[in-house]
Amino acid sequence: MSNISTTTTTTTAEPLTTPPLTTTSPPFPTTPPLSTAAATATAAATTATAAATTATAAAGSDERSTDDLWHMARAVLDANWSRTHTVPSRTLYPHQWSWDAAFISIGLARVDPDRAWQDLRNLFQAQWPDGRVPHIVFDPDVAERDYFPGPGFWQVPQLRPGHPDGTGIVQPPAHALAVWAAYQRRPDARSVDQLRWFYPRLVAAQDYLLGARDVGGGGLASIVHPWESGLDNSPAWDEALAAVPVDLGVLAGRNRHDNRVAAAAHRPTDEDYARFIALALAYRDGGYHDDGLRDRHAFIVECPTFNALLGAAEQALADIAAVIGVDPAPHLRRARRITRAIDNRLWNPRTGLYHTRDVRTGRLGSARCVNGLVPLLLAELPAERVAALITAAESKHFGLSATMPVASYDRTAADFDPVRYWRGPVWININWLLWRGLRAHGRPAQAAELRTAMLELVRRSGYYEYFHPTTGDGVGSAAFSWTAALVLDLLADSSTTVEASPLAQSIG
Ligand code: 2M8
Repeated sequence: MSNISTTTTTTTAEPLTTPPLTTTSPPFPTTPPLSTAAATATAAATTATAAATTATAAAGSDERSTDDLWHMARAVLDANWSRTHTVPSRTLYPHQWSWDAAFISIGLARVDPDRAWQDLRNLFQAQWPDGRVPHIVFDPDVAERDYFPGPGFWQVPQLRPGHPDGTGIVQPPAHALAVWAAYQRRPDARSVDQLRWFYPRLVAAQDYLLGARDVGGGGLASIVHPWESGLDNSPAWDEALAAVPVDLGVLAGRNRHDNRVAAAAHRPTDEDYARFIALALAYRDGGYHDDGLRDRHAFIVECPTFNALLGAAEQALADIAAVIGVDPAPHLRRARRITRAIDNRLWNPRTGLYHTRDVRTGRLGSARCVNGLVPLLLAELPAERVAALITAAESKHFGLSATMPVASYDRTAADFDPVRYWRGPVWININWLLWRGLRAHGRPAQAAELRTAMLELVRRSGYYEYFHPTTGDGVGSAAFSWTAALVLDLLADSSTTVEASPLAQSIG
């Protein structure tokens, strides 16, 4: 494995000159002793429940003011703060998650920029020498029984002294967007120091994904587990997952923590969970190596959302590079190449939507899933694709309207499920990405409508993990961090255009 500061280049990833790692930004408060930390966590869990109760009390209230929404969102984030990072949910997800940290810091930057930086830095302290950023960073004060699969399952080797424990898989690379957003909120000298700290690390993360993870060889990153997509239980994975034999035996002696704190009808079936565990074990037992994956791993898929974020990250890295005096042009070229690769490899003209590609079979998945809309984020997406994606979002399949954001799966599909996670419900993070895409492509009316629909949903139901796509009722965790954080961002920004980038989007 290469060291971050000496990042290797690959055939697909263009070489970039990265400045050396720096430690010039201010140190963060030290971790309190264990006993204090445990007590703080317990108190915070109580506060989170109270915040959730307050949020739930808002359900159905037309009187709920914007000020109330703002304060309730802050309360959720405060209650979910765990000394060095924010947990997605005190009950269901008691550690730090990778793409959650990106969304959370975008909201935190609206109210407490220092905490936004700290949250993101906590995640990147766990980055591997090969550049991968773990999908979970484990809190050593949380017991193994309080989340499955925890550190005892992943058995990640100690990569350097003091390296925080995490998983060996990744999540969508939303962090460059977050770093750039945090800088924009407070563009002072301290934030420039933060950009200097993050830039080489973000580049290393991109290099890993565009290098070792370009299993298909077409310039896109593959995921090796549905958990890497963030849309874990989406029907987008069903066809590829069918190649993974179901062995319920892998669940024996392993307690599904999720089903203890959430309704089983909202969570993956045992059959799917057995496949998830089998895939994670296979990747773990292969030493978390990526060489030869195509011949030995049962799940290798290119996801449109994962790769759209990979491309958008290059756009954000170009902005970051320009501020810290690094040439932004290679990042813009990479963004363009990723955009083209998504279009060449994942476009389905029959549905007018991007689909997942199973790298092992070369086939596009048939399901219409919301991950196929997210390439709308990309600045250089061709105009006809932008138009087609918006048509798809507003169609009966996804149901975008003045009162309802986009559902996570085709509403007309026989297996559409309004409460099972990622198989139908509405998620705020995905809709927030679509809102950015609409603004970037000059669709002010639709962007404003989507923003209103998202705000109305939380005004009625509270800061839930996700929402029933017909009734708007909250489902899943009641005090969910990225919902609260992204609502702060929406409340603070009613503009219908994106903030001007210091760079022209096109490099000609
Ligand atoms: C969900 O995923 C975790 C596994 O990573 C789980 O179900 O236990 C997903 O919604 C994922 O996108 C999210 O990052 C995570 C924490 O909010 O929860």
